[in-house]
Amino acid sequence: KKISIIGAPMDLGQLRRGVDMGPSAIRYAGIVDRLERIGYEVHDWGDIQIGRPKLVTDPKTGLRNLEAVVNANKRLAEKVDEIMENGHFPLVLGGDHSIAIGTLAGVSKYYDRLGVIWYDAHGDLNTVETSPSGNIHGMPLAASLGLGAKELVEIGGYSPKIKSENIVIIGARSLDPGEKQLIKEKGIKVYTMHEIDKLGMPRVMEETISYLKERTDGVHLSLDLDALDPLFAPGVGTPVVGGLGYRESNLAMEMLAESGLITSAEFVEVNPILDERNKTGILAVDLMGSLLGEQLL
Ligand code: DIR
Ligand code: MN
Ligand code: MN
Ligand code: MN
Repeated sequence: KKISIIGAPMDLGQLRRGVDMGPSAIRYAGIVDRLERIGYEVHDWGDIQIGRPKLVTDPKTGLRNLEAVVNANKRLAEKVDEIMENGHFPLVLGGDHSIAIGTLAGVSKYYDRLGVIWYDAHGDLNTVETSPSGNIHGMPLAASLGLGAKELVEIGGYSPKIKSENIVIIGARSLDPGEKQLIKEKGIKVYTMHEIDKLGMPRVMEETISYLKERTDGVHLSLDLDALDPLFAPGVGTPVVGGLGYRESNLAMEMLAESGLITSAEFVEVNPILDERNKTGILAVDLMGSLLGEQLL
């Protein structure tokens, strides 16, 4: 079993500087050793180049740093494609969540019906029309559905990367009006914090796993650390109170490991500048260990 790690030190999809150091923080927290101890052969491909352009906001669309985000995502898509080509499991380290566009562009062409678990406080379903911020990290799930700025949608040279019925969002508690409308319009399956509180994480994951198992031929996990409560993940750019717990999230990862469902993953939005002694980086590595089969006994 082989895992290839690729870092995407992207901080241009939002306004808080420092999330470009996320991949380093996750490496310092010991991701390679951790996965090797489970028994994997681990290849660290290093980081893709992001560039340090002058920060810009397009006066017409309000989109921030579009060109640089597009170029970096194209590079990421090529690298992830190469990892897939080699038959390795791609593990992408962010960087802000805008990099999911590139990851999915690299992964999705290897499947007919790729599923996605979007583990996040947010929906990331904004388009140019609905975005309250112009920040591209709030748009990657929409872009992967083929919605939004054409430069984002067309990354990788094909669209859409995923279908709305193959998505499950888990942990949502901060959805913008346009995102709520899109979720209803497309019938996207969402477990908000309300449903998770009511059903409990075991039931949520059982339902998610059986839902995706019967309709997809591969499942990508896109995990935004802000899905967890800021108590556990203080090092994120857009924390939202009332989030998922430490064990609750590790249990979710362990259940995914047992299911054998996940075929690629990314962990995003770790911002060491905002963190407390790399707590969020260490949390990310704990979750990756659980996802990839680490046993408690
Ligand atoms: C908000 C925040 N929905 C936006 N999104 C975040 O700017 O589109 N996504 N923080 O992770
Ligand atoms: Mn290829
Ligand atoms: Mn988020
Ligand atoms: Mn996100």
